[in-house]
Amino acid sequence: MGIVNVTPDSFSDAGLFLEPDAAAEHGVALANQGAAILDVGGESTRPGAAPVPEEEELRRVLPVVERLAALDHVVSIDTTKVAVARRALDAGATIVNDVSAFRFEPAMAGLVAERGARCCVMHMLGDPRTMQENPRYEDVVSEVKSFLEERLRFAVDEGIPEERVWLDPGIGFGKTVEHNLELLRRLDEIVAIGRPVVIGTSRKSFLGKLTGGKPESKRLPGTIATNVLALERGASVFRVHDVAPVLDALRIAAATVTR
Ligand code: HH2
Repeated sequence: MGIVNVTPDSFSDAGLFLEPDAAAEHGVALANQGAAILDVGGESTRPGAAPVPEEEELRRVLPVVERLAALDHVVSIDTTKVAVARRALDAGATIVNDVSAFRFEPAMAGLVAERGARCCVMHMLGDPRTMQENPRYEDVVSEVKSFLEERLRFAVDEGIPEERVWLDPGIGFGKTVEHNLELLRRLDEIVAIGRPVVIGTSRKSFLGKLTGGKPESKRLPGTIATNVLALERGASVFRVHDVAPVLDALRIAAATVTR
């Protein structure tokens, strides 16, 4: 899954692809590098990010979704807003990536059900404005697992067939470095829920902290290491900025995994 951020304030690549043409071109480049899915987002979820009004988010993402879908790319829409997801599905997106797991707008689940879309539900502690303020868990893996199981039940109760739901432990969303590492270490416990697991470590700050304070532009080795480990522990979808090098690493890793 290649990341197409149409935002002025993402933690990485902020403002690089604000124009629809530039963003769509970037999406096509990621697809050419081997991305099977292009994840288009118009609202940064980095810690402390300010919410974006609906009209502004629509203005950012719709032309990009339209262009990429018209070129027959598989597009997911990274949003927590039902109105944005609805218009993106109208424009050709087929997956809803909701980092709030339908908590911010529960009607999102009904929309996904009605449209026969696939969805990714992700764990986050609270909301982006406060999630990194001293996050605490008794046992981060079992709490994230229970949350995802509950959200999966909610999705199914709302009419989404279980086969259309992917789960994501939400690396960096209300987690310390140690929480992120523990989730990666014990990812098999999340995989055991029985749905495809999405993993998003790309360029995230814990990789910088673990490598002596490296900036985003220098976090590719950490991104590769964590995605390879996640693959080995059973993850199915890898959300990344740098598709070509991560895909090469995943291909090599996949060739050595015995299942
Ligand atoms: N991470 C980000 C955004 N959306 N979706 C899923 N399913 N999993 C993730 O880990 C995830 C996500 C944050 O990364 P990015 O889009 O690069 O940054 P920003 O939110 O600042 O635009």
